[in-house]
Parts: sequence; C-alpha cells; structure tokens
Amino acid sequence: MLDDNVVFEIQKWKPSQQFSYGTAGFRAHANLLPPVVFRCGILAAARALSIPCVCVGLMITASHNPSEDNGVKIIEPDGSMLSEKWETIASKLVNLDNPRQILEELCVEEDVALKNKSVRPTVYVGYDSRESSEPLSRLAQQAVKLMGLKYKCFGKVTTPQLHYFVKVANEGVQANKENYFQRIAMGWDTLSQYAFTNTLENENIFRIVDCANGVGSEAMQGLIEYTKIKNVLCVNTGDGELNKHCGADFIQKNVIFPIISDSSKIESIPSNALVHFCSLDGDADRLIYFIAEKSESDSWCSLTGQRVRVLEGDRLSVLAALVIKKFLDVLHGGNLSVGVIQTAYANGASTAFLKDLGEPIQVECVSTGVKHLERAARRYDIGIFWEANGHGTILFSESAKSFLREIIESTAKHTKKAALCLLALSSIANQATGDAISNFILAEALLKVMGWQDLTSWESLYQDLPNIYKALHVQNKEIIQTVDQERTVIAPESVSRVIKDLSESQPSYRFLIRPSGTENVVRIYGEGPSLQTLIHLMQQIENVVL
Ligand code: 16G
Ligand code: ZN
Repeated sequence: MLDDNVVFEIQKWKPSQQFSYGTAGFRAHANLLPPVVFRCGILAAARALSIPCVCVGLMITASHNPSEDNGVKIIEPDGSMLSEKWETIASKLVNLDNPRQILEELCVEEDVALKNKSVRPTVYVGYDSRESSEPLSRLAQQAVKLMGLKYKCFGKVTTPQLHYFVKVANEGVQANKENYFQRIAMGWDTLSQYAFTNTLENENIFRIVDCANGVGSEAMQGLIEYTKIKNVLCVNTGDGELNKHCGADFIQKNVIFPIISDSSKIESIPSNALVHFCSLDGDADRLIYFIAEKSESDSWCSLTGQRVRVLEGDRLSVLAALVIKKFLDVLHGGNLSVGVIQTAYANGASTAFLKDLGEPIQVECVSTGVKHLERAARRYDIGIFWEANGHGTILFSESAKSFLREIIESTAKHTKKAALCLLALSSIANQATGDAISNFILAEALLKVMGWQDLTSWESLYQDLPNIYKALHVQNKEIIQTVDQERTVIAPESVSRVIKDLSESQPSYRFLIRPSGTENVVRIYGEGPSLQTLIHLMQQIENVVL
C-alpha cells in the first residue's frame, strides 16, 4: 500500500530539531523550516485524503513574529484550525526519523490512501509577505505533488482569507478574493442602507490603519475598493520592517503609539478631524483599536512611543453584543440564543457590562486559545467571541440564518430591516475564523449603527479595571496547573495557597496564573480597583512563583 518512493522522499526531509504543533502551528526561524514545511505538505495531503472534502488549507506565516521567523499551519475543510487529534499526528510526522510507521498508521486508522484513490482533493496554499514565505510554499507544493494531490496556490493572502477560501470551496462556492470582498461589501451596503445613523458624506472621520508592514495592506486595498468606505488611510504598508514597533500585537503588549514609516500619508488630515486608529497584525487575523491624544502642533511622528489607550478585543465583543441585542429586540429575541465567549483574561469590567445586558446575551468563559472560544461560540445561534489580543468574530448558525431569511420574506417593515441587518453582520464577519480586515469594516459599521463618530463614546461604555499582566521566566513552567477555565490554580501547592489567601482577604481582586502555550514563560494576571494595591499584591505572587 505504501509507496517506497514516497517514504524515501519524506525521510530525506528531516528537521534538525524537535518541533511541536502548537496553537499556531509550527513556528521557528525560517532557516529551520524547509523540512517542516515539506512534511506539512505531506500532512495536509494526508488530512485531505482522510475525509471526504474538496480541499484543505496550508498557510505559511508566523503572524506577529519578527520577519526572520516563519511558520506553517493546516486548515480543516470547514475552515477551522487543525483538530487536536491531527495536531498530534503533525508533531509525529514532522519529527520522526523514519516516517514509515506513522504513514502506515494513517493508512490503516485514518483510511489515507496514498495512491489510487479516485477522488483527489486539492491542497489550498497561501502565504504572507515574508521573504522566506514563497520559497517555503514551493516545498509544500512539491510534497503535495508527491502525494498525488492537486495544489492551488493563492499567493499572498491573509490567514483569514485562506480559511475563508477553504470553507466556501467545501460548501460548493467559488473561492476567490472577489467573492471574499463582495460578501463583505454586501453586508456593509445593507447596513448603510438600513442602519447607519449618520451618512457617509457628512462625516469628519479619518480611519488610519496600521498594516504592520504585512500582507494585510494589500487586503485593505481590496476592502476599500469593494466597500467604497471613505477616508481610510493605510500606513505601514510595507516600507518598514514587518511587525517592528508596529502592528496589533505590539500595540496591545506595549500600549504605545507605533512607528509609522510612511507618516507623510497622514500629515494632511485636518486638525479638527476625528481619528479612528487601529492596527492589524502581520497576517491580519488580529485587530486592535487605540486612542492617541494629539495636539494641533504635534506631528503624527512625534507620537511614536507615547502611551495610547487601547481598546482590546473585549471592546469589540461588547460593541457587537450591543448592536446584536438592539436588532434582536426589534424581533423580540426570536428565540435565538446569543453567547459572548471570553477567556478569564478579559477585563472584568467588560464581563460585568456584558452580563448586565441581560437576555438574550449569555456570557461564557473558556480557556485561552482561539479553538476553545470558537468551539463554544458554535454552540449558540449567534456566537460572539474575541480574545483580548484582538482575535475574534461573530458566528451565525445555519438555523439562525434561515430564521432571519424567513422573517425577511414574510413580515412587516421594521422587523424585516432588523433581520436584514443581522444577516448583513453574518456576511461581513468571517464565518471561518477571526479576521482583521473584515473586523475593521465590521467595527466601523457597528460604530455607525450606534451613531458614534468618536472612539471615546465606545471607550466610555465602561472603565477597564486596573490590571497587571506579566510574563515570568521560570525553570519549568509546566509545574503550574489550573482548572476551571484557568481560573483556579491547583499546583504547585505554594502558589495555589498564596492566590487563595489573597483572593479571600481581597475579594474585589482577581488573580490568574498559567503556563504560556507559546513561550517558555508563566503568565500572571491581576485585576482590581486600585493599581497601587494590585502592584503590592502581585508582588506576593511573584515572590512565591520565582
Ligand atoms: C496563540 C493562540 C491565541 C492565544 C495565544 C496565547 C491561536 C490561533 N492563537 O497565539 O489564541 O491567545 O496563543 O499565548 O490559537 P500564550 O499562551 O503565550 O499567552
Ligand atoms: Zn496573526
């Protein structure tokens, strides 16, 4: 059954170190990646052969990592991230000296026919703007061919675009950029027709999008072209270094104004304009808004390094929940369940705000990692999820969409409008994964539905609780064990006891600790009414951890 030639070829591509398929796939310095990407090409093909499907996806990107890094991840036929079972298979296939055994297992257990299968699915490949990305994609192509499968390369695309292509292709829809942008533009047009409280013409808003010098800048151009949204100025579109002192991850972690390598593009913005500032990350699956104070005499460049006020992912959840509730109220709920999924790291003030919204909004907490949020969100008719880092989307179930379509066909004018607007949200929000490009237009649309021109209206919905988030370098991060969606520490005993005692003596404070899934550090988080007190309390936790 196994072709010796295939095994021999795979064996030649052996990584020089051990790799593990983590939450973001395989990631490392680009020099180390050729064998990993080759074997991932084999893996993608095997995955495609293991289930009836049109295609699976393979994306070459290292997201917000420095430009010399790269990475690879596989996309399931439904557009979601690789299943946990296949994550384990991926790690084995990449690391083994002799892959024969794992390939044989796949043939038997996953029914992967390495040859002579009549239906040959395709592997869809995309890559980001890194120098190493295109050459790596050619290795994936070689591997897919070796497995006898078809290969379709989309060239430079954002990660969420590739997720979208894979999802719609498996649903029988043509997968291309036109279709991707048309869907978004359709939703935007519907909302502008029925729900915007201020018109496009009379507004004095400028939207500045920091593209992190990544692949998102090209996608932003497409978005602007199709939606015809006005006054969008893209900066950091590729002249500067990828993710260096700019981009969503940098802003969220450092809370400072980015370097703008092409700031001349925005110097002519009128001084009385309202500015919406936001940043994409390197592969455009995260979006972070922020507010920067600028006096008339300041130039944009002079703001670099100054503190900003970040509107984290939680704020997008809140905005989405508010608008969805507004439309659903017109439909008297329509018996649709609406869940907002957060992790324990969402600011407590956002959780309290969301809980206060009441029916039909339900708030749920899950463990860190997009897959946990996404899985929980899919259990609702409308599932809203965002991580604080700016990754998220709004997912609509098929039955929710059918329900809305029925209303549109059969009922009175105002309910029809509300249903149309909800459907429009489902067409803007990427239904496969969090997407910074579509979320940019989504956020701008939601703000318009609320009638807010200024970001401070959004910001003043509630005040974030003071908080501290730190990474601690420890010898062995794995000794930290948590339960209850990372909200309770159970080991080691010393850490667990300190946190328990502090939580009991200071009930208005909250403390979290967990090993990072992406770095060799332990992350600690504390939140409460006074920053001064918090600093003091967090020190006690740090002392026992270190
Ligand atoms: C990965 C996850 C992200 C999570 C982050 C936590 C995906 C696609 N990404 O980037 O959801 O927030 O890890 O990293 O799953 P940490 O464990 O190092 O804090
Ligand atoms: Zn990313």
